[in-house]
Amino acid sequence: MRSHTVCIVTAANQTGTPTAAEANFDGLVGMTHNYAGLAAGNMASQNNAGRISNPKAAALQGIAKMEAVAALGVTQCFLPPHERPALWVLRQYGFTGDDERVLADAHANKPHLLAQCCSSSFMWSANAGTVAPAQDARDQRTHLVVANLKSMPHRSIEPSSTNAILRAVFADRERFVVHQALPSAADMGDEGAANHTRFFDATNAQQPATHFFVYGIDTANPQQRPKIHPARQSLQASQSIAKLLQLDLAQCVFAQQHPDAIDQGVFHNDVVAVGNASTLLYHQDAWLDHDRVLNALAESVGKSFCPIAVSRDELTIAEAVSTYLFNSQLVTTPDGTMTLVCPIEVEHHDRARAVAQRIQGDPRNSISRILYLDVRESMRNGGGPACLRLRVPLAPPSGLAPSINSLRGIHPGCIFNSQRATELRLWIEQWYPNQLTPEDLADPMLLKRNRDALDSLTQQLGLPAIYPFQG
Ligand code: SUG
Repeated sequence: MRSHTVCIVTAANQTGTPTAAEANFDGLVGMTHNYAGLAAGNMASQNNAGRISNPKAAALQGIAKMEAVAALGVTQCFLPPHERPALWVLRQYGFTGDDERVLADAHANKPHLLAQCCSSSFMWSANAGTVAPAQDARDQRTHLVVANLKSMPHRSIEPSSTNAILRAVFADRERFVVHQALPSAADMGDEGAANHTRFFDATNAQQPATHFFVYGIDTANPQQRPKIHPARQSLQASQSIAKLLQLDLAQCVFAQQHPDAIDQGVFHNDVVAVGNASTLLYHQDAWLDHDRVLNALAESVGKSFCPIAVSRDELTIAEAVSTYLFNSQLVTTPDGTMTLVCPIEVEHHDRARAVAQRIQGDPRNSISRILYLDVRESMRNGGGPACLRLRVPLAPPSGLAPSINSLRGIHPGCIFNSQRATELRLWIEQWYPNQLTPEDLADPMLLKRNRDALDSLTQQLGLPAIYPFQG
């Protein structure tokens, strides 16, 4: 296998001018954050099922993470939480009466369904949708395709709310197009940006970007499939997404996850790979047909392509799954180098930490810094730093520098800064519980509190009505 490829630290890196602005949209943790063991094939979700959660700590960890990433010089934004419990879903299942009655009946007769309707899984905004910036799209607008998340019942509740939220946040129709989720047909499983990476050459604006789509199953050719756990993303869905994003298909590379990796807990590609600009950090056993994938990427990304392989001898897939080394955010900082923002679990694991240090110390790549973050409440449900954010590359309106002006058209209430951090902390302190058990989910006061909290948040942020209860 190819490993430790020499990567030239580029002129643009040395001058410290990132040539593409990117905003990271973190999902705010919801106040019903809990451990219901809902995600088959996600080891952390399964192993922590039934544990008492701490929604307040989870949400505050999310704010601290945004602060830490913003302090690196990265543009940070956020998406508001969804309404939970999703009463409208319980009603679709035939529960009737007032809200209290619906909750009590669901709790008594379908507690698993109630847990699904209470999940805060929307906080993993890397699954909210797939994004391509204006410069890559035929119509020169930024496209966002909401993910249907049809593989997991608790996540299939998300798209309608995600759609409403993205439309409110990216309301400028001249710059942004928000596409509804793909139909929930059997062959259309889509989990959003967790299975998509955009590569570009930061030193050469003429070189077109490459879009890397990773899928778990080709439904037209399903022999290669996991035996134990579900393959959540299909090739057919990824191909439809590429079309909706208005991409040049010659610039798209499609790769299949290794079925054995899925069976060991790699339910999304971002559990075994992370990319940024022309750097790709990945595990040797991530994909089927590994050499073809690497060659296709090398050819498409061009001479700046910098693959950093981690072999199974350095870290097994099981260790990658338990530490989430690859679920780090890889971000370009204003000095032109990159920082790997890892979960603290990597620091606490000797072999994973050694890999991170080996990469940081290697002058042949641009990664100069490792930052460890505590997002433990999220990690216990299988969501690391990379899961918690949706990357939105921002094309500067022509003639303007790619900085503040590239945020034009994004709802100002959702742009993160230190004042917003203070306000969000106060809001969380006021509304969020310190602990939540499965019994608490049926409490009508939790529903009322959640609605009051979301009402107060949308007012604070100046957002239009985005929630079913506000409709
Ligand atoms: O879909 N966990 C999420 C974690 C999503 C992680 N996202 C990325 N890899 N980008 C999932 O498996 C667990 C919920 C529970 O068990 O209560 C959950 O939905």
